[in-house]
Amino acid sequence: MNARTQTATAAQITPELRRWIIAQAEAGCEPAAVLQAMRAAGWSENVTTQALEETLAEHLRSQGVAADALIAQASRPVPEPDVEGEPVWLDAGDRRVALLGTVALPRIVIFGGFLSDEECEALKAQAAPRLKRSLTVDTRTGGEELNDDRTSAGMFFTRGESPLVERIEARIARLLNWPVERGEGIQVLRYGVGAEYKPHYDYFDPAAPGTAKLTERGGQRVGTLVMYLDEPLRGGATTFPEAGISVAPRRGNAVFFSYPMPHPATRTLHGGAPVLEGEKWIATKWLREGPY
Ligand code: PD2
Ligand code: ZN
Repeated sequence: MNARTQTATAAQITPELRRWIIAQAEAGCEPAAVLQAMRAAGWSENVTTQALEETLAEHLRSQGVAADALIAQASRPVPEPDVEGEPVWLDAGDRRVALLGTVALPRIVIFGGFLSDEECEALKAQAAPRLKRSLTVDTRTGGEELNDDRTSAGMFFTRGESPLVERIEARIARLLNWPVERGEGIQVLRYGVGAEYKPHYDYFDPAAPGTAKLTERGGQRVGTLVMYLDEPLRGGATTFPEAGISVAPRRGNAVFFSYPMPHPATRTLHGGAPVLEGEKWIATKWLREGPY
């Protein structure tokens, strides 16, 4: 699991640092600016996040401000579809996509008909010859490793690799209001019976030694779009176990979630439940905070 394996020690978050953070807040400094100032002063992302969370959240809470509001303020911009006015259909440029559901925290948006059946089949056909047993990112080293938590086969397209990939990427960019350049290449995964992806976070653990390397290009991941290319007969839902949410892997549909901080407070722990019957295929697009 990609939960934080290390936490900032009490010694790093000194009383002096706490007093400074509170003084900034009392001087009317926005949490995002405090965060930026701490990062500029050389504090690690891990210490910054934790110090802000503990100190400022406690301070603001004592003044009746919700911690969630703090997290929202102290966070990065994220991709987000324009769902204002509760439209049933969204304009994704070359296609209209159904807005099937939204959740506030974790931020989740479920789309219907994001891909046509023909697009699903064509993407599977392009990916199939290149599928290999999936690896997961090893945040200790910044490399990749075989992992029992992820028993699927996968491959990556490069961005814009084929006209089909390019069209889908343009659709994602338009729907989520996030530039194509801030996206990784699409990954395709095939899960057979029994295959699953155990619950994890998609952002890189700020406390892990390999994260600096993984975020050198593009910065942190801030959002994920899982597109279902083929549906199993049973099982294979995308689950958010802490939130008690389960999204059915219906072909052509997609689930989007975002995480403005690389932190469990985003409640974005999620997994791919075991496939019980049939085969599940997905395409995942991870979105970065900067150009990738
Ligand atoms: O297959 C899924 O539903 C799933 C679950 C969790 C995919 C991912 N994570 C992912 O691609 O990150
Ligand atoms: Zn994931």
